[in-house]
Amino acid sequence: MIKPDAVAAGNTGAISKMIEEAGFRIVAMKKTKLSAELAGQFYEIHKERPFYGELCKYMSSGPIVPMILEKENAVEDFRKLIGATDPKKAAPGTIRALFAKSIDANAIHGSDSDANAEIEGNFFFSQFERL
Ligand code: IDP
Ligand code: MG
Repeated sequence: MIKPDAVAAGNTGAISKMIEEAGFRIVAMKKTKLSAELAGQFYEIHKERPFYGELCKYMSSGPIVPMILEKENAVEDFRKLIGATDPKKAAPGTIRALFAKSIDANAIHGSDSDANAEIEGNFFFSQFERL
């Protein structure tokens, strides 16, 4: 998911290009906006963390671009492509090193397991939206 800061900055195209050039196939993609309540549901696993309220506010602050991506070893390879959560610690050339503004407004989300990729894909897309 391309996050609100990156969408607002006009980086949707550049980030999608990096994703495709890294060998991911885009199975589904759209532009949408989360309510604070839906952002809260998406980040439910972080609800005990101190930044949860801010995270929900930020994730509902503007349009996002969720995608379903396909590749061998997709979860691990995508985490490598996006870089560390904190852009100051993200390896050079990663999406967060290039486009993230801060540890919270960090340009992009990537699923952390195959099981969560399934849950998160279903959160955003119906079977009719997948090609
Ligand atoms: P990840 O996105 O790299 O998987 P997580 O630890 O799962 O990182 O955190 C989810 C999101 O919560 C991060 O991408 C970031 O937007 C936000 N976040 C994580 N740690 C902090 C923090 O210390 N302060 C503010 N926001 C944070
Ligand atoms: Mg995470």
